[in-house]
Amino acid sequence: MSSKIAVVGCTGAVGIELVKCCHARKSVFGDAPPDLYASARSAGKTLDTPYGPLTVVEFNVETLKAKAYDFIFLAVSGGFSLENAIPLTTNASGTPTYVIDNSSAYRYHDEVPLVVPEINFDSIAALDSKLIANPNCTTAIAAMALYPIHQEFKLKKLIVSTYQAASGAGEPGMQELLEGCKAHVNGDARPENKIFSHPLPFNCIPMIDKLQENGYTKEEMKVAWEMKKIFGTDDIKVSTTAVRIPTLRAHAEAITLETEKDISPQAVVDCLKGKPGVVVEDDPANNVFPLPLTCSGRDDVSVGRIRQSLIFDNKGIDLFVCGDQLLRGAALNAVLIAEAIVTKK
Ligand code: 2RA
Repeated sequence: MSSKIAVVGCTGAVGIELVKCCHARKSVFGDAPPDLYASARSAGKTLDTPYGPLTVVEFNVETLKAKAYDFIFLAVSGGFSLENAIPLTTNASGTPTYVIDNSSAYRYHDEVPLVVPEINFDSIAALDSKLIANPNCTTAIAAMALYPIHQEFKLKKLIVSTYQAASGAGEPGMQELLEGCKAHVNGDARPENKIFSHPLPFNCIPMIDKLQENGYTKEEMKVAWEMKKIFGTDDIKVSTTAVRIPTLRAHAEAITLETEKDISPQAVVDCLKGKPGVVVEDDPANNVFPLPLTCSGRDDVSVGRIRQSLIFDNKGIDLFVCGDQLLRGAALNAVLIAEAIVTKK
């Protein structure tokens, strides 16, 4: 049986990847393409998709409720989600509609599961919720590598430094980086910046999202808040510095971790071996390690540069993680949630 799927916010970078991820899982969802919704500005446009050309329809909550979708993916602003996500979980036929929201609107609501399917899929049933929050990209990518380590060695502390791609600011962010790079090589040392707070080409910007009262940014606090909710523990201390760098679509993160039990680089390699969604690429002598370039367009999160911590000794590890921001950090994670709902029903 095929699933009825809608993608709301289909013209953005995440929306486009959502459609591609659904197509890549036609064996799970069936051959029918998702219905595509966006604002009035994009309605009537035709998008080239792996299903062929598809026309964008203007979003209207009643239209979607009447269609009784199995899954609605939201790749929209937090304000839009706050207004529409809950109404969309009920439909005219009375069948369940799962709404999977990529915004941060409901991530910290106790009654809404925040899900990385390989880690806490069971929280959906436990909370009996049709609204499911997709984590922030930085958290989702790190969580894939860290959860198996947490299960085996119990994490106590994480120090995370991020190297975040322009795609975190959507298609306009990627365009600003590309155009700015062209302007820069043509002699403009300070190309125009509208999306980012400073020009991104040949630069890095140590501030992503709004400043919080404690001096951290919201992007940095999201890693702490979300990791705890996904892992189901308040016992892990997380401190993050989030930095935007001039890469296009894969986030990288240098992580120092402290564990309760003894840990070694080989034990981490053994622990991550065969875990779904994670690959170890760690042969630094031959220049093999995770790179934004090689991780772009790939489903798996890559882990490398695994070494014993010089601070936490035999209870600590330093490692480097990299993952496609638009895939594992957004669209793929959302579609894998839907896939798990279909296959585990
Ligand atoms: C960023 N975390 O990279 C955001 C996107 N979700 O800006």
